[in-house]
Amino acid sequence: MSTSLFGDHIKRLSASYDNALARKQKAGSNIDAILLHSGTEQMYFGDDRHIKFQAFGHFSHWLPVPRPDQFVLYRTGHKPVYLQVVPDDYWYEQTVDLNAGWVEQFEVVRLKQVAAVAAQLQGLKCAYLGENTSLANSWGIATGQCNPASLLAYLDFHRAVKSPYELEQLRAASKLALQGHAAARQCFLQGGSEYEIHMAFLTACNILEEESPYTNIVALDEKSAILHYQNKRRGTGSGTGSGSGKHSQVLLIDAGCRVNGYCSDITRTSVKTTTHPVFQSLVRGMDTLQQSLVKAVRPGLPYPKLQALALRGVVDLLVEHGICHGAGADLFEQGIGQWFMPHGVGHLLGIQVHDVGGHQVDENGAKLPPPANSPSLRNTRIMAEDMVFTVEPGLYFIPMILEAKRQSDQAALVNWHLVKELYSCGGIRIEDNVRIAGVGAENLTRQFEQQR
Ligand SMILES: [Mn+2]
Repeated sequence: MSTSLFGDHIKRLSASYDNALARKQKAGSNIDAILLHSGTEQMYFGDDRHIKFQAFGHFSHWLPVPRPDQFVLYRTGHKPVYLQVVPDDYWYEQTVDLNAGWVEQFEVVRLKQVAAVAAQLQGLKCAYLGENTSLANSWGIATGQCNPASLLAYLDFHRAVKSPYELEQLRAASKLALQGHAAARQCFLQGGSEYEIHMAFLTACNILEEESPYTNIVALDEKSAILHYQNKRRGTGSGTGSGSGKHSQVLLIDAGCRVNGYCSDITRTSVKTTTHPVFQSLVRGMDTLQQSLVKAVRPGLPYPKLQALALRGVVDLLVEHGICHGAGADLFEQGIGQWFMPHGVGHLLGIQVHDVGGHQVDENGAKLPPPANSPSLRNTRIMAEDMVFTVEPGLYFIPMILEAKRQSDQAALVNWHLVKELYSCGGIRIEDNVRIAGVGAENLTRQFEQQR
């Protein structure tokens, strides 16, 4: 972590919180402080084991300490205070590294228990941001001051644009994940199972599965048409269909890493020389399409335009490969692209893999829903400098969707014989992480990738 970049990040964040507080006061609120809570550890129902903890995004925006019951107290004109709860506990490691790069940006107050936070709030009129509103209530913070919608809307909206420090973390998260992707591809080419490919990714990144920002999607062959396929077949069976890998023709792996809380979200699709030639050509075509989409991004472009460009590119590839009949423009108008790409072309990325504020039009919380023909699109923002999002067009042969169209009026547009052949190949998704630069895009991912 570059301490000077982090210092600048905290300055920017403080200015943003100053604005947020000033807006609240202008609207008649008497709030003079904001208390951010990382969260409270939860148990599984009927069990005495903890659910894997994830810190609240707005807390992590200040401090990369992914532990329960940590607090940041912010007041205009004061150094932010880190209320660090470190209980006496011989069951778990509780030490927090005070030599970390962030430490000098905070006044650190060490407390032995959560209840001791209350005394730190004396005389303040706090808003509370976090999940445990009953805890906040017990400290005298009224429910109306817990997660005020106007405050969250402001903070969510501005999370989309990253500071140089955040960009550094996002680049590092991409770079790290690419080591895993290279190892995963090698494992696939050598006949690895889904499980083995998954483990190859984790090992190459030197991470535990629980440190991943989301569940790795590691899909061989027809399973790559399941958008969020979650299993990891061990390949104990023989032949295709077992996920054994030996005879597998297609790997789709969607996997990322976290660096100081910031995520990468990267998808690659690999094939073998023995894979159906039409599918091999489609993978190359999708790679070209994906890179042309990255080239199209620029400040001022509404993100839904990128969705339309992706769908248009997909139908052109379908025509070019003889999978659909007709003119690309006509197929696009008829919504045939969505039969093969039933998801959005990307989403905001940052502390959360699907970062907040994707449908927000302004800092007051007004929203622009996704277009009716692409209801899964998670991003409708206007692109602005230093905004970070994914660009991830896909093309899949999903029997559940396509078979339902066989009897439709548009069925003659599809070469069903070829579609049936390609079902066993599953699908394609290619995903990079992209930052809007001054005039175009910075591909946060490919700049670190060896020639594939
Ligand atoms: Mn994604």
